[in-house]
Amino acid sequence: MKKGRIALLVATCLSLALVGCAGANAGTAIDSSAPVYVHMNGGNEFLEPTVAVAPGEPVVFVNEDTEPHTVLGYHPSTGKLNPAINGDPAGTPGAGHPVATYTVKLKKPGIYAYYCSVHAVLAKTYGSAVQPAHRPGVHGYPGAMAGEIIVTTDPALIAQNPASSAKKVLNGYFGG
Ligand SMILES: [Cu+2]
Repeated sequence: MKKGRIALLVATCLSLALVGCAGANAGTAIDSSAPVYVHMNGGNEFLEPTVAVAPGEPVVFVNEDTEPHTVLGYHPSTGKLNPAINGDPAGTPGAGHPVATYTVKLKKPGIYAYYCSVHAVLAKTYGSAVQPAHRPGVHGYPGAMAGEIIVTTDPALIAQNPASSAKKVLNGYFGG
């Protein structure tokens, strides 16, 4: 094969690869400006406990409970708090009052665990590791009030978000 034909063949393959690449990305672009919502109500749980976002995409915690909650980051392997997540959205007296929120934007990809220190505890498991557990005496749902934020550039993970995270739910709803 002559040099010119080889060059043409390489150029054709390259352009096909580029088209293929653009085609694969079409429709899977991440909108990192639209927030993902995590709701709290009187059941003392985060209603969307696992969400995935793009780096810097806002996660908005919406407290629709009459009581306050906290949103505290922690490291599961050590139990130490992670100051990157540190919110305490106040409770709301009832309908007609503004609903308190806490917004966090995490820039580095990773898995970020958090819990509510009012309604959950970090129970020691093995060595220095901890897992969130239901705080004894707390009413509401039986699980520990805790969750994770996955910060990722993988659109497949973000596509697994619960449907309710796309917008505010339970608008105007208070109590358990
Ligand atoms: Cu709580």
